[in-house]
Amino acid sequence: MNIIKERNKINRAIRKNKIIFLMAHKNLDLDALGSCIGMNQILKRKRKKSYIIIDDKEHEPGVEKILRELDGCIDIIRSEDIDEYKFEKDNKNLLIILDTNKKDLVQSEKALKKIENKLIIDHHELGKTTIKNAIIINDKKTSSTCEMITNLIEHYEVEIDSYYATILLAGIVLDTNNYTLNTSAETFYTSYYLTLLGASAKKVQYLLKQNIEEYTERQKLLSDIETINGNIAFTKATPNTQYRREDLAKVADTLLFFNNIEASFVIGKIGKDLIGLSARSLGSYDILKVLEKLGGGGDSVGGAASFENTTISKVEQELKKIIKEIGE
Ligand SMILES: [Mn+2]
Repeated sequence: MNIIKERNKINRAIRKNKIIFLMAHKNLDLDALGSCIGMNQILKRKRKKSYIIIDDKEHEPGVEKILRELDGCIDIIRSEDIDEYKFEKDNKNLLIILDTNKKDLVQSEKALKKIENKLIIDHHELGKTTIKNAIIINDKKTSSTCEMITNLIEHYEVEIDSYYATILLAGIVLDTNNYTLNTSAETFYTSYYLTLLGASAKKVQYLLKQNIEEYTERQKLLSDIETINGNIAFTKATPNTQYRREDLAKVADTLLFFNNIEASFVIGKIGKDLIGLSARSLGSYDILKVLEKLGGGGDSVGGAASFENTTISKVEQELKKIIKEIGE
């Protein structure tokens, strides 16, 4: 439980500031929202005023359900309204960034400029675009930010309602792909602890329920998988279906489950004139090297790139050329 070792940094940052803003990455998922909501509960217990910044206009179904069910229970604001909520005397506002450490991935880059004191709590690798001038609590070995926040909840002995425990458990289930990725004994212990607080596995399934059409579209991508150099799985979509970025990422995750596969690349249309590429690695194949050559980014286990005004097959050719250049 690495985060507990860093508790003094967290305590100090919380104590020193009057108003606390919480913000996760764009395209909120259950780990991002769950960790904001969990941290919000800790701050409530510490009698600190806190707001969650959400600028996303659309949400995935699980996030949508939670925001609807918690309507009125948590204070959500848009980044353009930060000034209204800030503590008037400067330097007493803290921004806690959860489930990302990259400035280009946060809900609002403006928030990074508007709020001077920053604390990052995240489980993703640090990289070139990691936010500067922030206290960083980063634990790559932890399954999810929800696992980190739950460790804090246990440490501070915060009593949370069973519904909040369920949300945190859903974040863990999502990020571990049902306990098949990045899962340690600590992850099981944390899930057990959430269950003691009343988290419901049945309700987690309800939050993770998928849309049948989206599932079917993803399955289509799995019907024509190629392998490159024996250890890279590749698939591409037909140009007539538009996917969400998360769908391409989910397919890339799935491709890692096959024998001998170390890395995966998935290409599909993600906007009117926009092609997306999603990549995943078990860690030994350097996908970041490939992604950076294509103008994308990420870390050693996951990343993406996008391309305007081109075609799926052109992106495919470019990708394969780079893979060949880099070699095995
Ligand atoms: Mn996460």
